[in-house]
Amino acid sequence: MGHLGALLFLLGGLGALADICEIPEVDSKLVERLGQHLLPWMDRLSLEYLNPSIYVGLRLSSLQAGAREAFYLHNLKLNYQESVLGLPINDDNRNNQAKPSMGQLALYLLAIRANCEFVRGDKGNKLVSQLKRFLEDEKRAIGSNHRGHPRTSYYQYGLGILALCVHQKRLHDSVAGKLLYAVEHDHPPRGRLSVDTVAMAGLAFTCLERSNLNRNQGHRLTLAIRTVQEKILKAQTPEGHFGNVYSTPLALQLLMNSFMPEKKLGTACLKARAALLASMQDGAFKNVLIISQLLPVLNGKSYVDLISPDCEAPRVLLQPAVETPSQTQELISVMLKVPSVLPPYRHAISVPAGSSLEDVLKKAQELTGFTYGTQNSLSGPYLTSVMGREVGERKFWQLLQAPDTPLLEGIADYIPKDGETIELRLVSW
Ligand code: B12
Repeated sequence: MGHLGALLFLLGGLGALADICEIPEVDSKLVERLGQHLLPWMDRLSLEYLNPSIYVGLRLSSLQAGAREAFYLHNLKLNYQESVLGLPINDDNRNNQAKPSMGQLALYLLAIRANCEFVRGDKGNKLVSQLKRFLEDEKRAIGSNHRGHPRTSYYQYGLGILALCVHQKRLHDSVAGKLLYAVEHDHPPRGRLSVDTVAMAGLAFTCLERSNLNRNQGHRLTLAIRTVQEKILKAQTPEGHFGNVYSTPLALQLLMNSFMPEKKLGTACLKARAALLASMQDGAFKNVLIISQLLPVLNGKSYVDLISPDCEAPRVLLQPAVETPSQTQELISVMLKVPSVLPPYRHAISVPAGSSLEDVLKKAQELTGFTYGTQNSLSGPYLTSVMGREVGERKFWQLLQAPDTPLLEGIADYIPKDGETIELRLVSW
């Protein structure tokens, strides 16, 4: 906030009206209820389920999970070090799971910083080198003419730069340059950058600008941050979300670090806060990854605060929620269709009301000839194959409410209504 304050003072002195994005406090009971969703996930300690984003979100929030929190970090360290550096923990725990991706390694480094530690020592240096190598490989994949695309995504590319930045690790200008170019031109070869992606890029740029790590690019960074702010503000929906309800947390993390010389930022943020509040009250936030991106916002924090985190700030101890299982025996019918396979699949599936789309898929697999496969991710189970068709490179199984509305949630979180038709469609991204 120091730089921001100085800048505002300067603008005030020049007679300009600067505008900032503030999120007034939200009812602490609502915030606690969100935090409680994280607790059961903190007891899942295998690499498949460990989620550094949960730890980061909690440390930047107004909540804490007591001893669970330290134990979680301990397990993150053991598992990430083992899987990235190939250090065996012990023979029982040896697993042959895939190594963490660039983005997962970046989130792990953010988690370390959220505990006010810097990566150090031999192991720390190796992790940093690994992340730098990932970024260099991605830079090559994008290519000198910017015609290619990262093997992961620009979102993970941004996360990687941000993680190195909060650890004060310098990156070659050309690495940041690729992300700058993508934001400046908004045209990776296919499709435009999503609000989540530009927000993540903006957080990385803000960190680089504040840390003064890429001095030669200072002016370009400032302009790109401005472009990101404008893009996000333009994406505000009539209800107030930036992009959609689930991109609003990251968008706000970025805007909260912004100032603008005109009076529109503050109003837009207040509108977004009202929209978020309504969505929280409707129970829209179930996914732990999204909750971990939202909690910092509700505490006035963002990932950029990991440059110098405050590990002494008082936080309220979370108590586990008391579960009240719903008793409904009512059955609903959901039409499941997959037109892109031969022969096309189409069946009405009967499930108890309140079932998730994943429950529908399971029932369809049990009772009809439907088959599917998933891969676990930090956002939950990701649908990777349907009726034997695996996703190829840069393709994904899109979830839609027929005829053409993409779902805003994954198979584990989306709760279909009676009579609804769900389509699974293999598309390019
Ligand atoms: C990039 C991205 C995609 C890419 C992923 C491909 C790739 N190689 O990167 C594509 C375009 C394919 C995609 C697809 C979908 N996405 Co998406 N995606 C993202 C984004 C921008 C970044 C994810 C990431 O890299 N995270 C960092 C890495 C380190 O974490 P990770 O867990 O290892 O990453 C993997 C998973 O995130 C997975 N993934 C991507 N999206 C989704 C969505 C769900 C629900 C699940 C379970 C997994 C998943 O792909 C990543 C790469 O392997 C996030 C934004 C955000 N705020 O998180 C949205 C986001 C996670 N996606 C979202 C959604 C809704 C979807 C879809 C369900 C859309 C649809 N209607 O079909 C589909 C998934 C369908 C399925 N098959 O299960 C929402 C989830 C909201 C929520 N309530 O949880 C987000 C938050 C975007 C948004 N604001 O709406 N996505």
